[in-house]
Amino acid sequence: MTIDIISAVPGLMESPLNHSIVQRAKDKSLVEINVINLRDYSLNKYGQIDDTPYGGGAGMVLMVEPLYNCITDLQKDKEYDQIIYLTPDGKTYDQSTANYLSMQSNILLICGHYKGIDERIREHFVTMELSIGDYVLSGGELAAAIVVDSIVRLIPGVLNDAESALNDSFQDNLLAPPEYTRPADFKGWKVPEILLSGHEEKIKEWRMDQSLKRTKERRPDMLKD
Ligand code: 6GU
Repeated sequence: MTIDIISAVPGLMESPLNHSIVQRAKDKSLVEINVINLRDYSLNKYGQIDDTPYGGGAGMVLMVEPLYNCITDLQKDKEYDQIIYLTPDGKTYDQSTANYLSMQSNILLICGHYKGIDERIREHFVTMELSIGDYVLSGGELAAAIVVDSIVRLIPGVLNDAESALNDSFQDNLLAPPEYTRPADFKGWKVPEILLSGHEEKIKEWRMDQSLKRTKERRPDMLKD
């Protein structure tokens, strides 16, 4: 899978994509991630990529031409299954969208910054618009890092058996159960007896009960459908 990301502030995304599971997936060539600096497509020697909005108002808008040149340049090499714009007015991102995106071959993420991007790019290129929640970020970069992390961990071969995504919260529409590790007794704070019993079936049942209980208490909305 290839994930290309267009950004005006690429440095904002570097660290999360260069560690841990995402880094390992890149090392194993299970994913290729390219961050493209929109400034490489600026219109003049001043590196201009944004301008004030027509009609007035505060903030800057990423201009249509640098984005057009950048996207069409990338499209010379590959066809994208989805061109995704990260924006607070997009559809709220969730695990089922992550599952769907992890099955694509080539995706392009566009990060807005400041007030966003010229609407004509959304009309003519963007096929999906995603938000990561009802709050405002300074730009799409942190949201892109979150989307990429959640997709990459689902690509077959990225996680080993021990890390399997099947037990993650949301993967079966339930929150994950509590987890414990050694020691079994820390200052009198004890690990539930059942987890030390070695009784696989009973442990599975306990975990399912805990998942259900947690979901009922914390996220009853998830049990509605
Ligand atoms: Cl995707 N972008 C921005 N700028 N703010 C957000 C967001 C995205 N999702 C939630 N807030």
